[in-house]
Amino acid sequence: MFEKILIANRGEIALRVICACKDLGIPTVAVYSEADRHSLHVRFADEAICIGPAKSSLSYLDIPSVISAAEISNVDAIHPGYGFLSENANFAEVCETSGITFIGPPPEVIRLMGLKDRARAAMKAAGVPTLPGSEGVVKTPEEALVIATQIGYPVILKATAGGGGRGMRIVRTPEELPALLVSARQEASASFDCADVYLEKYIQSARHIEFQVLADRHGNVEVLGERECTIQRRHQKLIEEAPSPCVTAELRTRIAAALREALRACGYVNAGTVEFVMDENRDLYFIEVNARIQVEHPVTEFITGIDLVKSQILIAAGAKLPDIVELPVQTRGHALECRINAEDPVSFAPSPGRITGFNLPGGIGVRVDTAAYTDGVISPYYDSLVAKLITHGHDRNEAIARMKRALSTFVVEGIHTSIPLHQRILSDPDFLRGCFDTNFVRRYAPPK
Ligand code: MV4
Repeated sequence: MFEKILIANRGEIALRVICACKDLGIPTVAVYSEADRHSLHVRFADEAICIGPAKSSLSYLDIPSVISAAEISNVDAIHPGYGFLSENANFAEVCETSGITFIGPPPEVIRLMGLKDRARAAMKAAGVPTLPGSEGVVKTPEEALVIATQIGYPVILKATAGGGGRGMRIVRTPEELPALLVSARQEASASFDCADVYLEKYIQSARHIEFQVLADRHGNVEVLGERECTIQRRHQKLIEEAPSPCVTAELRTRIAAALREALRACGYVNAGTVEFVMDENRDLYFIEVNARIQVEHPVTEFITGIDLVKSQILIAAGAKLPDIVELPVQTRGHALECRINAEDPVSFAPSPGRITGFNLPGGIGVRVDTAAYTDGVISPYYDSLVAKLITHGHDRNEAIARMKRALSTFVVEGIHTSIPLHQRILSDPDFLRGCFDTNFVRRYAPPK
């Protein structure tokens, strides 16, 4: 087992990893920027090292600074959390060449999953359902028009190196395709330093459903069910739940079987998430693989009883899945997560600032993952997540009732938050019926 772990992250996920390390009896090293001197991850880690100024590119994203901190503190492993360096294959490689275990997939697997057209081809070859689309990258409008005619409009252009919706363009007619191809390539180039895009059939009224996997270094892969992540706004998820209200046991079993084979074939190791879109026929189609722990992992932890972060650490240390999780994986009840963001209730713009009053909810079936505290500051330099409020119940209705109860006793003063928005969504008849698509949140906030 590791003797000391460095956490290359901040905020609630850095605390989450520290908690897993404490449960395993492993000492921790926090790294922090000058803006995070008073953050809880600094306080609760065994050691802490300042790695640079507030700007992420000069601290949390700066590979030499993070590796230096790891060498100075003599750690044998690094947990990257989510975001920042978590899906940076070069960073994973530098860790390994420095003799430090990267708690994540092997560099070549991160690289494969980061190239969305290649990941798509690999999944398709292994029998995972994918949407009709281009085989690899499309370069010219002529080429794109031929493929789009074959698969039928609407189609979607996606950046090969993409993520978070950047470099994506929905194309509804052949006339608008050439210009949208140019602008998708420009945005992809500016955002990811790679102009490559590929083409897929576009699902208009989609649900966003993702499967949680765990894979060890010995070829064992387990699928821990799915999460419903359809309630989102501008590619920022607001509410996630597990299981999805519209995935049947038969569909879940079928997708899980395909994923086990596909991820084994790819040499996948560690926790991972496989994203799908669901169409009106309730069929699922592969979209992409996220080769990291995700923000919404606690809903899966609630229904499976499995500590995903602890599992990541044990897997990185060489453990075999059957020795760390009880098989077959079983789920119990229903879990919901509301992301509480610091944001303006009208414009939804980030609302950073000092928290002057704070009360955390609790009670049966409630979990809060947060690094916020009274007098703490939500910095404009980083994402605006204040807390994740997660509830569990015997069924969806009980999880919702507990979420409403928890929201009603969650007090955050001094900044605006998305708590009122969550309260409105949790009383929406369509939400309560489990009836929504990715356009759902628009009714609460007509974008611009
Ligand atoms: C799609 C899709 C429909 N059809 N691909 C968005 C982010 C990235 N991870 C994948 N995404 C999507 N890909 C096809 N072929 C729908 C989404 C999507 C979405 C699209 C527009 C606005 C909001 C969305 C929310 C979730 C998923």
